[in-house]
Amino acid sequence: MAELQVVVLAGGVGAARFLGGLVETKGNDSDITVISNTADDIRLFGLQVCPDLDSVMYGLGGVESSDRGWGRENETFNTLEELRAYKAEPEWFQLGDRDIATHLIRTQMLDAGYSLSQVTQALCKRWEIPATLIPMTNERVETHVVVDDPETDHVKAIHFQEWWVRYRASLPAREFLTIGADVAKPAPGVLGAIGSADVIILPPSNPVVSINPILNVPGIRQALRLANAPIVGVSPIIGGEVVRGMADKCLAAINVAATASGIAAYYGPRSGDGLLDAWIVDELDETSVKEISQLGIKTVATKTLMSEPGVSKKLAETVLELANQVTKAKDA
Ligand code: FO1
Repeated sequence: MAELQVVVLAGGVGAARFLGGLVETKGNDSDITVISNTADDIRLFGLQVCPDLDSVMYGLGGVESSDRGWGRENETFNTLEELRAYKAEPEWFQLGDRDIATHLIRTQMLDAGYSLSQVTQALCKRWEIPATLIPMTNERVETHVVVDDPETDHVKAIHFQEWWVRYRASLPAREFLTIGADVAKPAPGVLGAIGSADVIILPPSNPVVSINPILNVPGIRQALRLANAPIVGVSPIIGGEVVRGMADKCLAAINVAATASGIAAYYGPRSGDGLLDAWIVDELDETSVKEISQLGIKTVATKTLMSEPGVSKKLAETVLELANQVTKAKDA
Protein backbone atom coordinates (compact mmCIF):
# COMPACT_ATOMS: atom_id res chain seq x y z
CA MET A 1 0.00 0.00 0.00
CA ALA A 2 1.27 3.50 -0.85
CA GLU A 3 2.45 5.57 2.08
CA LEU A 4 0.01 8.12 3.42
CA GLN A 5 1.27 11.63 2.55
CA VAL A 6 0.68 13.86 5.57
CA VAL A 7 1.36 17.60 5.60
CA VAL A 8 1.42 19.53 8.87
CA LEU A 9 1.61 23.33 9.12
CA ALA A 10 3.62 23.99 12.24
CA GLY A 11 4.55 26.65 14.72
CA GLY A 12 5.81 26.22 18.25
CA VAL A 13 5.41 23.74 21.03
CA GLY A 14 1.80 22.63 20.32
CA ALA A 15 2.77 21.51 16.83
CA ALA A 16 5.91 19.76 18.08
CA ARG A 17 3.92 17.78 20.67
CA PHE A 18 1.25 16.86 18.15
CA LEU A 19 3.92 15.68 15.71
CA GLY A 20 5.33 13.38 18.41
CA GLY A 21 1.93 11.65 18.57
CA LEU A 22 1.57 11.55 14.79
CA VAL A 23 4.94 9.84 14.41
CA GLU A 24 4.05 7.37 17.16
CA THR A 25 0.85 6.39 15.42
CA LYS A 26 1.94 6.62 11.77
CA GLY A 27 5.73 6.86 11.80
CA ASN A 28 6.41 3.76 9.70
CA ASP A 29 3.69 3.88 7.10
CA SER A 30 3.40 7.55 6.32
CA ASP A 31 5.46 10.27 4.79
CA ILE A 32 5.22 13.38 6.99
CA THR A 33 6.13 16.83 5.68
CA VAL A 34 6.18 19.68 8.18
CA ILE A 35 5.90 23.21 6.80
CA SER A 36 7.16 25.50 9.53
CA ASN A 37 6.47 29.11 10.32
CA THR A 38 9.65 31.18 10.12
CA ALA A 39 8.21 34.61 10.93
CA ASP A 40 9.30 34.26 14.60
CA ASP A 41 12.91 34.12 13.40
CA ILE A 42 15.28 36.74 14.72
CA ARG A 43 18.96 37.61 14.31
CA LEU A 44 20.57 38.15 17.71
CA PHE A 45 24.28 38.47 18.52
CA GLY A 46 24.88 37.80 14.82
CA LEU A 47 23.07 34.44 15.05
CA GLN A 48 20.00 33.41 13.06
CA VAL A 49 17.54 31.95 15.59
CA CYS A 50 14.56 30.00 14.17
CA PRO A 51 12.35 29.06 17.15
CA ASP A 52 9.60 27.17 15.31
CA LEU A 53 11.93 25.16 13.05
CA ASP A 54 13.95 24.26 16.14
CA SER A 55 10.88 23.32 18.22
CA VAL A 56 10.00 20.71 15.59
CA MET A 57 13.59 19.56 15.07
CA TYR A 58 14.37 19.22 18.77
CA GLY A 59 10.88 17.83 19.51
CA LEU A 60 11.08 15.07 16.90
CA GLY A 61 14.75 14.54 17.75
CA GLY A 62 13.66 13.88 21.35
CA VAL A 63 15.99 16.56 22.77
CA GLU A 64 13.62 19.45 23.48
CA SER A 65 13.20 20.94 26.93
CA SER A 66 9.72 19.86 27.96
CA ASP A 67 9.72 22.25 30.96
CA ARG A 68 10.51 25.39 29.01
CA GLY A 69 8.77 24.34 25.78
CA TRP A 70 11.66 25.75 23.73
CA GLY A 71 15.37 25.03 23.35
CA ARG A 72 17.31 21.96 24.43
CA GLU A 73 17.02 19.69 27.44
CA ASN A 74 20.08 19.45 29.76
CA GLU A 75 20.93 22.98 28.76
CA THR A 76 23.50 25.33 30.31
CA PHE A 77 23.65 29.11 29.92
CA ASN A 78 27.36 29.96 30.35
CA THR A 79 27.62 31.94 27.10
CA LEU A 80 24.55 33.95 28.06
CA GLU A 81 26.08 34.77 31.47
CA GLU A 82 29.21 36.02 29.74
CA LEU A 83 27.17 38.12 27.30
CA ARG A 84 25.30 39.63 30.23
CA ALA A 85 28.56 40.39 32.01
CA TYR A 86 29.49 42.42 28.90
CA LYS A 87 26.05 44.08 29.14
CA ALA A 88 25.37 42.86 25.60
CA GLU A 89 21.87 43.67 24.33
CA PRO A 90 19.25 42.33 24.30
CA GLU A 91 19.17 41.02 27.84
CA TRP A 92 15.60 39.76 27.57
CA PHE A 93 16.27 36.75 25.33
CA GLN A 94 17.94 33.57 26.58
CA LEU A 95 20.14 31.39 24.43
CA GLY A 96 21.44 28.11 25.82
CA ASP A 97 24.94 26.82 25.07
CA ARG A 98 23.77 23.72 23.19
CA ASP A 99 21.18 25.73 21.30
CA ILE A 100 23.83 28.29 20.30
CA ALA A 101 25.69 25.55 18.40
CA THR A 102 22.60 25.10 16.19
CA HIS A 103 22.38 28.85 15.52
CA LEU A 104 26.12 29.08 14.82
CA ILE A 105 26.01 26.36 12.18
CA ARG A 106 22.79 27.71 10.67
CA THR A 107 24.21 31.22 10.40
CA GLN A 108 27.53 30.02 9.01
CA MET A 109 25.76 28.01 6.30
CA LEU A 110 23.34 30.86 5.47
CA ASP A 111 26.26 33.28 5.21
CA ALA A 112 28.02 30.81 2.91
CA GLY A 113 25.02 31.02 0.56
CA TYR A 114 22.96 27.95 1.44
CA SER A 115 19.20 28.46 1.61
CA LEU A 116 17.28 28.04 4.87
CA SER A 117 15.73 24.84 3.42
CA GLN A 118 19.17 23.39 2.73
CA VAL A 119 20.44 24.39 6.16
CA THR A 120 17.37 22.91 7.86
CA GLN A 121 17.83 19.64 5.99
CA ALA A 122 21.48 19.54 7.04
CA LEU A 123 20.67 20.25 10.71
CA CYS A 124 17.87 17.65 10.77
CA LYS A 125 20.25 14.94 9.51
CA ARG A 126 21.95 14.89 12.90
CA TRP A 127 18.68 14.19 14.72
CA GLU A 128 17.41 11.64 12.19
CA ILE A 129 13.93 13.08 12.48
CA PRO A 130 11.17 10.89 11.03
CA ALA A 131 9.70 13.72 8.89
CA THR A 132 10.75 16.20 6.23
CA LEU A 133 10.97 19.65 7.82
CA ILE A 134 10.79 22.63 5.47
CA PRO A 135 10.56 26.35 6.19
CA MET A 136 7.52 28.12 4.72
CA THR A 137 9.90 30.32 2.72
CA ASN A 138 13.62 30.82 2.25
CA GLU A 139 13.19 34.57 2.27
CA ARG A 140 13.30 36.81 5.32
CA VAL A 141 9.82 37.23 6.77
CA GLU A 142 9.26 38.56 10.30
CA THR A 143 6.22 39.21 12.42
CA HIS A 144 6.29 42.70 13.90
CA VAL A 145 3.76 43.95 16.41
CA VAL A 146 2.38 47.49 16.37
CA VAL A 147 2.15 48.83 19.94
CA ASP A 148 2.13 52.06 21.91
CA ASP A 149 5.73 52.56 23.03
CA PRO A 150 5.55 52.35 26.86
CA GLU A 151 8.32 54.95 27.15
CA THR A 152 7.17 57.63 24.69
CA ASP A 153 3.53 56.74 24.07
CA HIS A 154 4.24 56.88 20.32
CA VAL A 155 3.05 54.07 18.11
CA LYS A 156 5.85 51.78 16.97
CA ALA A 157 6.41 48.30 15.55
CA ILE A 158 8.61 45.88 17.46
CA HIS A 159 9.82 42.39 16.57
CA PHE A 160 7.42 39.66 17.66
CA GLN A 161 10.06 38.14 20.00
CA GLU A 162 10.45 41.46 21.84
CA TRP A 163 6.68 41.69 22.30
CA TRP A 164 6.38 38.03 23.34
CA VAL A 165 9.46 37.48 25.48
CA ARG A 166 10.37 40.94 26.78
CA TYR A 167 6.87 42.25 27.34
CA ARG A 168 5.13 38.84 27.81
CA ALA A 169 2.48 40.12 25.37
CA SER A 170 1.40 42.68 27.97
CA LEU A 171 1.51 45.65 25.56
CA PRO A 172 -1.84 45.69 23.76
CA ALA A 173 -1.16 44.80 20.13
CA ARG A 174 -2.75 47.16 17.63
CA GLU A 175 -1.79 45.01 14.66
CA PHE A 176 0.44 42.13 13.55
CA LEU A 177 2.49 42.74 10.42
CA THR A 178 4.10 39.86 8.54
CA ILE A 179 6.97 41.91 7.13
CA GLY A 180 8.33 40.56 3.84
CA ALA A 181 5.56 38.01 3.32
CA ASP A 182 4.03 39.85 0.36
CA VAL A 183 7.16 39.39 -1.74
CA ALA A 184 8.21 35.98 -0.35
CA LYS A 185 7.98 32.73 -2.30
CA PRO A 186 7.08 29.37 -0.78
CA ALA A 187 10.25 27.34 -0.17
CA PRO A 188 10.94 24.50 -2.62
CA GLY A 189 8.74 21.53 -1.80
CA VAL A 190 6.00 23.48 -0.01
CA LEU A 191 3.44 23.69 -2.81
CA GLY A 192 4.28 20.20 -4.11
CA ALA A 193 3.75 18.65 -0.66
CA ILE A 194 0.39 20.40 -0.29
CA GLY A 195 -0.69 19.36 -3.79
CA SER A 196 0.14 15.69 -3.31
CA ALA A 197 -1.00 15.36 0.31
CA ASP A 198 -3.58 12.82 1.46
CA VAL A 199 -4.18 14.73 4.69
CA ILE A 200 -3.35 18.31 5.72
CA ILE A 201 -3.27 19.15 9.41
CA LEU A 202 -3.39 22.43 11.31
CA PRO A 203 -2.17 21.34 14.76
CA PRO A 204 -3.04 23.28 17.93
CA SER A 205 -0.79 26.25 17.14
CA ASN A 206 -1.33 29.97 17.61
CA PRO A 207 -3.53 30.93 14.62
CA VAL A 208 -2.35 34.55 14.53
CA VAL A 209 1.43 34.36 14.82
CA SER A 210 2.19 30.72 13.94
CA ILE A 211 -0.27 29.70 11.22
CA ASN A 212 -1.22 33.06 9.67
CA PRO A 213 2.33 33.93 8.56
CA ILE A 214 2.46 30.62 6.64
CA LEU A 215 -0.88 31.44 5.00
CA ASN A 216 0.38 34.94 4.17
CA VAL A 217 3.17 33.62 1.92
CA PRO A 218 1.72 34.14 -1.56
CA GLY A 219 0.46 30.88 -3.07
CA ILE A 220 0.19 28.82 0.12
CA ARG A 221 -3.40 29.63 1.11
CA GLN A 222 -4.53 29.11 -2.47
CA ALA A 223 -2.68 25.77 -2.70
CA LEU A 224 -4.43 24.66 0.50
CA ARG A 225 -7.83 25.68 -0.85
CA LEU A 226 -7.18 23.77 -4.08
CA ALA A 227 -5.67 20.67 -2.46
CA ASN A 228 -7.49 17.37 -2.87
CA ALA A 229 -6.64 16.39 0.70
CA PRO A 230 -9.00 17.14 3.57
CA ILE A 231 -7.79 19.84 5.97
CA VAL A 232 -8.27 18.97 9.64
CA GLY A 233 -7.48 21.45 12.42
CA VAL A 234 -7.10 21.04 16.17
CA SER A 235 -8.31 23.81 18.46
CA PRO A 236 -5.61 25.37 20.68
CA ILE A 237 -8.29 26.13 23.31
CA ILE A 238 -9.10 23.94 26.31
CA GLY A 239 -12.15 24.73 28.41
CA GLY A 240 -12.40 28.22 26.94
CA GLU A 241 -8.74 29.04 27.77
CA VAL A 242 -5.53 29.08 25.72
CA VAL A 243 -3.41 26.11 26.73
CA ARG A 244 -0.03 27.72 26.78
CA GLY A 245 1.49 30.99 25.78
CA MET A 246 -0.44 34.14 25.19
CA ALA A 247 -2.49 33.34 22.11
CA ASP A 248 -5.52 35.09 23.62
CA LYS A 249 -3.61 38.41 23.46
CA CYS A 250 -2.93 37.83 19.76
CA LEU A 251 -6.54 36.89 19.01
CA ALA A 252 -7.85 39.96 20.86
CA ALA A 253 -5.77 42.19 18.59
CA ILE A 254 -7.55 40.87 15.50
CA ASN A 255 -10.97 40.75 17.19
CA VAL A 256 -11.27 36.97 17.19
CA ALA A 257 -12.77 35.32 20.26
CA ALA A 258 -10.29 33.01 22.02
CA THR A 259 -12.74 30.12 21.89
CA ALA A 260 -12.88 26.88 19.91
CA SER A 261 -15.71 28.27 17.79
CA GLY A 262 -14.11 31.74 17.39
CA ILE A 263 -10.95 30.19 15.93
CA ALA A 264 -12.88 27.72 13.75
CA ALA A 265 -14.87 30.62 12.29
CA TYR A 266 -11.65 32.58 11.78
CA TYR A 267 -10.11 29.76 9.69
CA GLY A 268 -13.52 29.30 8.09
CA PRO A 269 -15.11 26.32 6.33
CA ARG A 270 -13.49 24.99 3.16
CA SER A 271 -16.97 24.92 1.60
CA GLY A 272 -17.06 28.71 2.00
CA ASP A 273 -13.89 30.71 1.42
CA GLY A 274 -11.98 29.24 4.37
CA LEU A 275 -9.73 26.27 5.02
CA LEU A 276 -11.31 23.75 7.36
CA ASP A 277 -13.04 20.52 6.40
CA ALA A 278 -12.91 19.29 9.97
CA TRP A 279 -12.08 20.63 13.44
CA ILE A 280 -11.30 18.92 16.72
CA VAL A 281 -12.20 20.67 19.95
CA ASP A 282 -11.32 19.66 23.47
CA GLU A 283 -13.84 17.58 25.39
CA LEU A 284 -14.28 20.55 27.75
CA ASP A 285 -15.49 22.61 24.80
CA GLU A 286 -17.95 19.97 23.63
CA THR A 287 -20.85 22.42 23.83
CA SER A 288 -19.37 24.29 20.84
CA VAL A 289 -19.55 21.24 18.51
CA LYS A 290 -23.06 21.99 17.26
CA GLU A 291 -22.37 25.66 16.54
CA ILE A 292 -19.15 24.87 14.63
CA SER A 293 -20.79 22.03 12.69
CA GLN A 294 -23.44 24.50 11.56
CA LEU A 295 -20.66 26.50 9.85
CA GLY A 296 -20.14 23.49 7.57
CA ILE A 297 -17.09 22.13 9.45
CA LYS A 298 -17.24 18.49 10.63
CA THR A 299 -16.47 18.79 14.34
CA VAL A 300 -15.73 16.31 17.12
CA ALA A 301 -14.71 16.71 20.76
CA THR A 302 -11.94 14.69 22.41
CA LYS A 303 -9.07 15.05 24.90
CA THR A 304 -6.45 17.46 23.55
CA LEU A 305 -4.22 18.25 26.55
CA MET A 306 -0.99 16.76 25.21
CA SER A 307 0.99 17.02 28.45
CA GLU A 308 -1.03 13.97 29.59
CA PRO A 309 0.54 10.64 28.55
CA GLY A 310 -0.81 9.02 25.40
CA VAL A 311 -2.99 11.99 24.43
CA SER A 312 -0.94 13.24 21.46
CA LYS A 313 -0.98 9.76 19.85
CA LYS A 314 -4.71 9.37 20.40
CA LEU A 315 -5.29 12.89 19.07
CA ALA A 316 -3.29 12.13 15.92
CA GLU A 317 -5.37 8.97 15.43
CA THR A 318 -8.56 11.01 15.76
CA VAL A 319 -7.30 13.55 13.20
CA LEU A 320 -6.48 10.81 10.68
CA GLU A 321 -9.80 9.06 11.27
CA LEU A 322 -11.68 12.31 10.74
CA ALA A 323 -9.70 13.01 7.55
CA ASN A 324 -10.62 9.54 6.33
CA GLN A 325 -14.31 10.19 6.98
CA VAL A 326 -14.14 13.50 5.07
CA THR A 327 -12.42 11.82 2.11
CA LYS A 328 -14.95 8.95 2.06
CA ALA A 329 -17.88 11.38 2.22
CA LYS A 330 -16.41 13.36 -0.69
CA ASP A 331 -15.85 10.23 -2.79
CA ALA A 332 -19.31 8.79 -2.04
N1 FO1 B 1 10.89 32.10 25.00
C1 FO1 B 1 10.92 32.81 26.15
O1 FO1 B 1 9.87 32.99 26.77
N2 FO1 B 1 12.09 33.34 26.63
C2 FO1 B 1 13.27 33.17 26.00
O2 FO1 B 1 14.28 33.70 26.44
C3 FO1 B 1 13.27 32.39 24.79
C4 FO1 B 1 14.43 32.10 24.10
C5 FO1 B 1 14.39 31.23 22.98
C6 FO1 B 1 15.58 30.86 22.33
C7 FO1 B 1 15.55 30.02 21.25
C8 FO1 B 1 14.31 29.52 20.80
O3 FO1 B 1 14.29 28.69 19.75
C9 FO1 B 1 13.13 29.88 21.41
C10 FO1 B 1 13.16 30.74 22.52
N3 FO1 B 1 11.98 31.10 23.17
C11 FO1 B 1 12.02 31.86 24.33
C12 FO1 B 1 10.69 30.65 22.67
C13 FO1 B 1 10.11 31.60 21.60
O4 FO1 B 1 10.10 32.92 22.01
C14 FO1 B 1 8.64 31.36 21.33
O5 FO1 B 1 7.87 30.83 22.31
C15 FO1 B 1 8.09 31.44 20.04
O6 FO1 B 1 8.76 32.03 19.01
C16 FO1 B 1 6.59 31.31 19.86
O7 FO1 B 1 6.45 30.08 19.21
